[in-house]
Amino acid sequence: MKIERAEVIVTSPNRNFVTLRLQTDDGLVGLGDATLNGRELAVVAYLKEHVVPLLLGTDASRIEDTWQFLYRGAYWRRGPVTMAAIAAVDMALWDIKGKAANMPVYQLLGGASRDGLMAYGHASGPDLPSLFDSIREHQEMGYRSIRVQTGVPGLRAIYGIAAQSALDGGEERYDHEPARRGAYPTQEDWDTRAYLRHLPTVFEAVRNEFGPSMPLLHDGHHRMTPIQAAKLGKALEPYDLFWLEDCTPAENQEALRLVRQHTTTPLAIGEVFNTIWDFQTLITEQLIDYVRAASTHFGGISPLKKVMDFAAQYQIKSGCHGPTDISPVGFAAQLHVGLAIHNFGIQEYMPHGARTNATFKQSMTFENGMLHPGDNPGLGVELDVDEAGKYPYEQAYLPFNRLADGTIHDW
Ligand code: GCO
Ligand code: MG
Repeated sequence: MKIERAEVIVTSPNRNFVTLRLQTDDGLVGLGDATLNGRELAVVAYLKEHVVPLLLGTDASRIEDTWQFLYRGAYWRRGPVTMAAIAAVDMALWDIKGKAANMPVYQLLGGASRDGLMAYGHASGPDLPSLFDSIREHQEMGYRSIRVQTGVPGLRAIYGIAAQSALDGGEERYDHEPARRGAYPTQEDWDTRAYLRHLPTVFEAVRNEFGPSMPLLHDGHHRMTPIQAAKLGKALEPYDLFWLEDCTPAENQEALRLVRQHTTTPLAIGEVFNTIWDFQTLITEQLIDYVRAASTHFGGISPLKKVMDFAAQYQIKSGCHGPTDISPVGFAAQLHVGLAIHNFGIQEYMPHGARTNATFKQSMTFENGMLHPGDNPGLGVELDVDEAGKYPYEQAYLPFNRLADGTIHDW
């Protein structure tokens, strides 16, 4: 079972995706996601120039060995470009192994530990009435757990709020497909003190309207200092959040000690992390409750499974990153891990657009708020190469933000 062909396919059906397609000499095809939102072509070059030539002729059954060769052999370890490239190879090899065994990947990871994966969706609105509408729409779609993002009085446009992005000439669904395409990122506003004053009032209103039981989540997008995050976590305690996400820029893992000492609001971190080392202090000191790593940016299925097994010893659960910039291939990869591990927590799920779903045919299902990867052999995703060819790459960037005095703030 040797790798005979390796192609890097870039397509932009509703937004940009980078997919590695491996084919073996016995005709099996494996897919891997290498999409790095806003920096896609750097990973394309890494794969095409430096990885594909090393793969041709090698044994497709040696997943772990290939991973170690690409990680250790490069000398330069870690980083989002490197780890997205390695992730694509790892996923494609698991896809091939599943097809060779005629089993879905979750069976190879130990089999199902549950019937399905609880998903959370993104509700947002600039004010309470539109936020409530958005929550109801998500409930109608089947979601039982909901992330709540809201406008802040005095701020014109902030990330994560659908209608505010539309004001800025963006699409109505801010993080949904299609992405905001263009040659320069959109500028948004930020004021942490205004946000800290406003957010607890929003959660109070949401609990009053929707009752105590619905799991509610919130994403802080790394914008607070440790003491600000501690203050917010404490202020949100009466509203019983499922989690507060990315409260600080957590490359400083020790900062979470301070946050943790002050609040019992559960914490989730890690969507921008690349390796298990980024979680070392967070896990061993039990400074977080949920690991947010995405298979695509974390080196693939193999390291995602390892970090979750490590986290399990500390009663820490999964909450994998699942926005639309994770392709259907990367999304399927983490569904297989989530179904197999014991310490699954929740899965973020933002549905892809119609053109993306026509380009990537998926066995995955979403019913009554629960996801399942399906039982097709491998990952359960087929790429329609002709369809992909219709949508060439288009430059697109994430927005960025500045404070009122013009200072660039944390993402
Ligand atoms: C999330 C994320 C996304 C990211 C985006 C970056 O929690 O879903 O924070 O909104 O910002 O995926 O590419
Ligand atoms: Mg996030």
